[in-house]
Amino acid sequence: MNGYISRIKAIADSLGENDAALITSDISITYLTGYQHSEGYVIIGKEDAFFLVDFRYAEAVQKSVKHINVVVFENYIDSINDIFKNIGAKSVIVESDAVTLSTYKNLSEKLSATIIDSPELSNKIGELRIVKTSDEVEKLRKAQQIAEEAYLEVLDFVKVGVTEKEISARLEYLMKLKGAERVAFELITVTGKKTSLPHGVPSDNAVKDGDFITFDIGAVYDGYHSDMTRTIGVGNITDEQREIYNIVFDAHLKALESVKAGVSGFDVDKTARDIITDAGYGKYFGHSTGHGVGLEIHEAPYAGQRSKDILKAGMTVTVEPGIYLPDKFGVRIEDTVLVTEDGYETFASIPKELIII
Ligand SMILES: [Mn+2]
Repeated sequence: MNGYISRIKAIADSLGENDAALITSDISITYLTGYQHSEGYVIIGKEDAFFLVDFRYAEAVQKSVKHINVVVFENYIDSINDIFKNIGAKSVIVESDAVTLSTYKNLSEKLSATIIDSPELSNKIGELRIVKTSDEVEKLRKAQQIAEEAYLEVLDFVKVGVTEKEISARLEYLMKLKGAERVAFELITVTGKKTSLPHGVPSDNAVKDGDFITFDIGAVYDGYHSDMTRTIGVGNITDEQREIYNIVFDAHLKALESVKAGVSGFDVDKTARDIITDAGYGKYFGHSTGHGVGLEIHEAPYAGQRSKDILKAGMTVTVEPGIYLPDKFGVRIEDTVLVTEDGYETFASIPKELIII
């Protein structure tokens, strides 16, 4: 619980001249309460904090959330106004990156306090979320472990004739059996020519001899995501396929080796990109090298050509270079890692040498 209290306190301490923060985004609410929620509100005043939920969530939240005052509302506007009155809140900030214009207008009209659109509040929450606590790291590890176990099991099932959709359905089923609350995104299990589509959608295409198969998969455990990509070969793989695989593998390993506190996301991307470009395939690597992973599948920091993020110990980042040859095949290899002072710890334990089934 202490983790949640310190997050709330950090926001209370950053209120400045304002009296309170009204948090409306589901992800921020989960981050501050530990409860995955929709249609709730968190109010953080200088002395006290409140979690407002409706009847549907009341029993579960009252049982599991002990570090914040839980308020069950019938009409959220009335409840928020009551709390504002009780804590004397006249000037209240909201997250500028989470509140839509219509919500902002509605809250401004109906609430007793002056509602202030605050990029600083969004930045503060972002700054807290970007560095993971040990508790969050455990959940990220567990999410990866679930995805890995499902992946290893599904490899026994993958053979010529099995369709992309069957592979993805089985992976999702296995992840849920192993404790995932859901998949982290629509699983990418694509074969043959479709591996040249970085975000291809599984179809009725069946695995054929000579195919590459790309698995880009992840599970969610207690709100936290995992993200891993492996490319494998089926039967008779060409020299060109091996060559491209080895270039991506080299780019992946060198970029991984570059990860440590103090290095920029730009440099991690550049390490991977230079290897792919020097090999003559730069224009076939059309996405960024990586992103953070946490309560969201894509979050800060970013490792790309426009990134200004500097890695710090406790951040997560993926390293996922790829080469995609249109109408032929593609290769991507991805691990998610935890940045440490002098390097990184990888969440994944699945080998990355090319395997042929
Ligand atoms: Mn990714």
